[in-house]
Amino acid sequence: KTVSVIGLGYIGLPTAAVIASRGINVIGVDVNQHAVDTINNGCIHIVEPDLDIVVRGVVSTGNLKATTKPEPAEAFMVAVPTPFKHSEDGSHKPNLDYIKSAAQAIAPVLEKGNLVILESTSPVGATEKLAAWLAEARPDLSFPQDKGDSADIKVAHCPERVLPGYVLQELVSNDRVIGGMSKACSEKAVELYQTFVRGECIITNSRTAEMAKLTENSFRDVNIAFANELSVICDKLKINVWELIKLANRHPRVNILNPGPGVGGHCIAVDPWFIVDSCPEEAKIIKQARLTNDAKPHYVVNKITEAADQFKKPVIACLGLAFKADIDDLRESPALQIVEELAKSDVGQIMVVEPNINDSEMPETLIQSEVELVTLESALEKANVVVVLVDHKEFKSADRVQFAAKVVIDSRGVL
Ligand code: SAJ
Repeated sequence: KTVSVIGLGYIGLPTAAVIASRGINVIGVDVNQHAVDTINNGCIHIVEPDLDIVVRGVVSTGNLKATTKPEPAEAFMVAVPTPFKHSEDGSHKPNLDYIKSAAQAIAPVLEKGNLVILESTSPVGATEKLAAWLAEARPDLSFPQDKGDSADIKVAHCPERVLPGYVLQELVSNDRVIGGMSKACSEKAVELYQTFVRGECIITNSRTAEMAKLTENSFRDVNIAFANELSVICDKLKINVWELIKLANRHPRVNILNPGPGVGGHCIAVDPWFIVDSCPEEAKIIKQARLTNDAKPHYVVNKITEAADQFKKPVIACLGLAFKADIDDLRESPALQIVEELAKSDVGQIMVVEPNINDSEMPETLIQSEVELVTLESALEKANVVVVLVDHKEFKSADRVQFAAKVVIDSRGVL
């Protein structure tokens, strides 16, 4: 049995490694030659706890092999990015180009009896599009949109739902929603997932599976927006929002999430737009949550500017660049957005502390505006304004005395 994983990023690589660790042969495919070479050397090009150990193991046993060109396999799991395109009119259109390229890349090697799974978070209808692209490229094979259960190729959507930082545990322990384009598609997909998932595999259709994933992340986005709105209200009313939330959460049916500098990452800040794009008239709360969360970084920038204006020579230490605690991922990070906005505004000297990256990983935009990457000690020694942007463990455990003489803006409630 051979499984092919298309896209060896934050989801594809751990999935490939976990399946390979079950003794199954896995061919990982990625367009990025550097990623392919790194993996074949038994190393990883992303940060995820313990992933390096698993990858080293399965590469050395020969169970995982990476390549840039798809090869025949029994099952193909597509885990490529699904970003959106910003438009001038404020709309956000999903970009399915990577799914289309993946379909075109695997189509030539498809064989009768194969299973194709879309794992990427996708707008409703994307799995049907994937199947249509495959059918277009392979008129000699039959697909479920035409032949249902008796189709040569089975197609299903099984959205990934793992939390960065806990990917290896959650890949195995989370329940999986399996949305086949026919009953036979779902059943074949369940068989594959049962080789490595300990959670339950629950069958539905592909459109419901797509919507389920979008719903989960929109639920979280709406709830974070509620917390962020509260933080701005409390600021105005001179109430400590952290104390307030702790008190309200004592109620048995209240569970408010944490306010922060905004919502980042490649999931929660993206997926709700897929629902808004499908139903712009109906998705009112979902859209407002996105706008509320997207406005938060700018609010924090204004707070920092106000604080800096108290000093003749403001030196601002920004603690954290990643999109959330204890990871190196800067994608769609509100912390990075805030530092970039500050750097552009000439508000003072800016330094950042990000324990999860090194100098070579510093974003180009920050290097150009002469923002320095420094240690926490050095930042706290030199700065008069300290801004907590990410709740990294290094900041949580920092000696409070070091902050005593500073103006502190704590967007995460760490201190
Ligand atoms: N955040 C807050 N306050 C909170 C919780 C989070 O401001 O109370 C911020 C974080 O700092 C971060 C952003 O929200 O900037 C998103 O972080 P997250 O930890 O909520 O989620 P992600 O993006 O790392 O992963 C989510 C997860 N989805 C849900 O929890 C519903 C994960 O299970 C999904 O698999 C993942 O999206 C994905 O790939 O879609």
